[in-house]
Amino acid sequence: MIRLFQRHRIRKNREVHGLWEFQTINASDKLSSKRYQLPVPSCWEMHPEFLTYRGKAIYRKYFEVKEKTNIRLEFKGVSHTATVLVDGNIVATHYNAYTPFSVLLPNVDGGEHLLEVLVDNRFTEDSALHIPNDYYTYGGIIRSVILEEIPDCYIEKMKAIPKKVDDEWHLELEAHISNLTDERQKVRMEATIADTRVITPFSEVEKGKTVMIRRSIPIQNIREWSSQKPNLYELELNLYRGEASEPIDDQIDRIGFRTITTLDGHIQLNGENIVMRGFNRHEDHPQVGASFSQTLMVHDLELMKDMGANTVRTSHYPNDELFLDLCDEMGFFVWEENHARGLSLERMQHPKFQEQCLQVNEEMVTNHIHHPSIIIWGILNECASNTEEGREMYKEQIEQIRALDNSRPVTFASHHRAEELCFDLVDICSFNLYPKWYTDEDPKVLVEEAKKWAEELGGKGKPMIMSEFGGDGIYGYRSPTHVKGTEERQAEIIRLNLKAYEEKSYISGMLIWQFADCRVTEGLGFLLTRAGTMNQKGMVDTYRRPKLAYQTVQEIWKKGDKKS
Ligand code: ADA
Repeated sequence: MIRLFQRHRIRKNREVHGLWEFQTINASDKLSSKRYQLPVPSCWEMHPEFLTYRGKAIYRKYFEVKEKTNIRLEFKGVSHTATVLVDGNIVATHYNAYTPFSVLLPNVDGGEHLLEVLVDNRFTEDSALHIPNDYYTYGGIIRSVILEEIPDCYIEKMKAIPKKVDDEWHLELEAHISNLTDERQKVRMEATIADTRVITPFSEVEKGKTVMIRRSIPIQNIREWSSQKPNLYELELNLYRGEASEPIDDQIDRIGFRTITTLDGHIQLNGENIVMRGFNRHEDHPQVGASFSQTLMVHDLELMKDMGANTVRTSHYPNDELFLDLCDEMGFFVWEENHARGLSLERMQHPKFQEQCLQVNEEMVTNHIHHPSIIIWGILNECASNTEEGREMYKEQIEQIRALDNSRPVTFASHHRAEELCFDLVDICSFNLYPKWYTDEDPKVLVEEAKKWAEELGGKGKPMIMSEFGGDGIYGYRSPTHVKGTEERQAEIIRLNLKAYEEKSYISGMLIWQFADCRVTEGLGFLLTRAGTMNQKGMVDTYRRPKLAYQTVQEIWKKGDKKS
């Protein structure tokens, strides 16, 4: 399953799932002689022979088209570098596991064609963001692959931003129409949403060019999207050529009408202050790696709800669109963030760092802009925002995101305390602090200090989120000593932190590190020698079995002690 709704009724499209042929490639670029069958989407680590394989591999699948046509291939996520070949010719390359990319192949002959994807998950010099880290970079085609047949005139992309003007909802619609024919074409669009249907006047598209059509559509009687009532509307865009009465192409997406603002130190949804309570979550599970099924995604969200949460932070990378669809429907708030965890200034000065971040940001925002559940864009978790050089990169990325979408607040999670230099650049000040785990500080005292840092360092009047706190608890390790690593100690740490933050009216969010234990890269150094190569700060273990802290969270968030 790719999405929770049909993306097209007119454009022909299909999943290229099922078993693909798979062969590894060794260091001297030799194909191994053995061929396997691996499912797509999936992570190759789920195959008994590739449990810890880090390297290169090739996936192969034949596809057929009836007659000459234009083909669009879309990859929702290949981990982490992909080279796509059709009939032996390279047609696309892409870096980063967690954002989608596509390629358009005009005039593909009818018949059978070979699709090959060369996948590389090594930590090479070319990779600034995928590095050995406190999570695992899996290998393979980890998200869906889609094949579409595209008409000669087609909708290349659309953007639809709901705006409330004087209590009236409008949809600011922007559609890009491309013309692959040898002649100028006359086109018009039909947009349908709720009870509203709009047909645009004719536009002309030169041969080989793209035209942008813009419309502000007033829409009556809207039921707004909220956490309690996550109302969604299908926006259907049809493309007509000339005077024809039948559309030739379409795109469908879902829209939630809601406003998200920051004012007087709080975050508002539809004008009402909200408090975000929830978890940091890695896309990670021992039986599927990073390649989740719908059932497993829903299970995670249900467990979060069961603990009384309303928020999930996609630490530390953009998530699968299916997961975001589920959050839209289930009324979760999402902090979606770009891909970067704990990169020092030296790492940020990697020649490809900024370019690779800007690409992720672009792909994240443009592809996920319609999800009402996403109420915050986040960037660069715990990177060098305490340095002048780092600040320049934060600034450029924040400006880029705002230029792509100015309808959501932007933040980043900082661990620099009084050394922070970038709070003035963002809308929300977010802190990763681990009182009672990495330090012995009292969370009640520390949160007050954090408030002062925010105020003194450019964040005066801005909302504040405790974006990470917690401690390890090894599933099943219980001991009357309550030493670090026991479930008891973890539950105590969570209780002390939550209680401290629930007491403070200025806290707009508290996000526990983390929802579930996750696999980390094996290596040297503090993070990479974690016992069992796992970060065990989850409220549930990797198999989603609840630890003691699960009940603690439930008691506070579900049964009472929280602020309103
Ligand atoms: C950091 C980081 C997380 C995780 C956590 C921990 O703050 O953002 O990814 O590594 O610490 O468990 O130490």
